[in-house]
Amino acid sequence: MTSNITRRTFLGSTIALGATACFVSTGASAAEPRRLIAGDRTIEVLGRSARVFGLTDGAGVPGLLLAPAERFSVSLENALRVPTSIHWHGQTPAPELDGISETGYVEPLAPGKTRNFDFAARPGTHWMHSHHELQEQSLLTAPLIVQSEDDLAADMQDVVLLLNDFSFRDPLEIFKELTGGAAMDHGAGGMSGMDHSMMSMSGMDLNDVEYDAFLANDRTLDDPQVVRTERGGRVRLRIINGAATTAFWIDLGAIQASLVAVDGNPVVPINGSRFPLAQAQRLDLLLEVPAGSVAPVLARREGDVARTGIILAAPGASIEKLSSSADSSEVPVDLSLEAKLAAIAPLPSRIADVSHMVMLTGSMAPYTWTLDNRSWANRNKLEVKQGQRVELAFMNHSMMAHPMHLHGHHFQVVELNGRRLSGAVRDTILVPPMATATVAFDADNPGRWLYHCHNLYHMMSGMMSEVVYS
Ligand SMILES: [Cu+2]
Repeated sequence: MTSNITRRTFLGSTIALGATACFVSTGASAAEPRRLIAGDRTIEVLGRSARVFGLTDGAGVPGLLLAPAERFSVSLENALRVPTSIHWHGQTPAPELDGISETGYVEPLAPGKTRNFDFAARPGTHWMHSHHELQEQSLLTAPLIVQSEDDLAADMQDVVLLLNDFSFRDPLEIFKELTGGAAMDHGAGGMSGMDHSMMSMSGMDLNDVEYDAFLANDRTLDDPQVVRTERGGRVRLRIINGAATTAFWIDLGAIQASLVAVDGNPVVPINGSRFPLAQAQRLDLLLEVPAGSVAPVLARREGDVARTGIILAAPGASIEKLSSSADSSEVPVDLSLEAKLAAIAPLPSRIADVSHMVMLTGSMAPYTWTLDNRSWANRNKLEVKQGQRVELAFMNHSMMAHPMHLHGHHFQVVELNGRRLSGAVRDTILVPPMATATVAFDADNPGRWLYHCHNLYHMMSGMMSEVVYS
């Protein structure tokens, strides 16, 4: 990367990544991989300090921002006291860099070890997170933004919003409570961590876990991040749902935004002020903050009053405090937006060579989540051949929504509840209770690839399998 491009990128985008973040430098060349450190850090949540994990560069800034055409050339250092594996969510590297092992994701990196990664980066709003045990719940999650030349030419302020759900408790304790394991240790009180299977009017289950807070760039609305606008208030907002189990509605209040990409892939723009966002999904929104005004970007938890967010504020505008609780409970996320989305660059029209049907199965009590009623150990492997057009039909036979993610590929949404469409290209599709969704992809990345529910505890209880090239 020449210093020219570095400077242009640096000035061309204000990336706001968390409380102390300012800029991510873009000075790495192919010969000199960027440092990325998986380590411990301390954040403050509701006035209490919390030890969490993080993915930072050598200067302590969370996340990665790659310049247009820059390769993903990264040296990952494990500064944790435990092994870890980081998934490059939304990227499509070769399988040895993001693939599968017998226990699930790629072989973990031992504490103190470093591993280099180098592949062509896919542009867009992506993220990276641990795929090892329950580390994602401990905030081993960070933005992975790959800018395009068009992004820079648009001369807008880049703002990144990473959402997380947060508990002061050990994630393993949460998992044991969900699965009943903790009842053995704590007598009769083993269900205390659950929302007692919160049910909506329709009888669907929402929100497995009771959290202490919902974070927007590591902060709550008690002490939110305030981003002062530049460039006439024109903002490209990149929202990443990095929460382990929580789906949100993004609520912009009086501001109208234009949705221009999902999961890093451009879509025919859709205007609105409310957008559903399932676990692992991303939204790119273009909006304008009028001079002198303030635009809260709120993320409201489905089926709950809880909310979090950041504040976009024009220079000089005064900030009013917002409560972490809304007046009313938010509705469940749904497919209302998905049904309207159309990819700017759809897959070439073609009949599928192979179609696989996958049933999403399981229940809250007992807490067992599976694919085709099979756990990881007994998984049905989905076979594909290189060059095939593949369709995966997800049929949800449970009363909970499941955000289904496939590694190594992006797919196009081609069917929702029996209706064919030329929908969005993305990497994670929400399948609501009793709904069906079919996605299509071209088998162009030979290897073994995980596909799984992106509710962390669902995945860890068995809702994961693999696509394998034969
Ligand atoms: Cu699930």
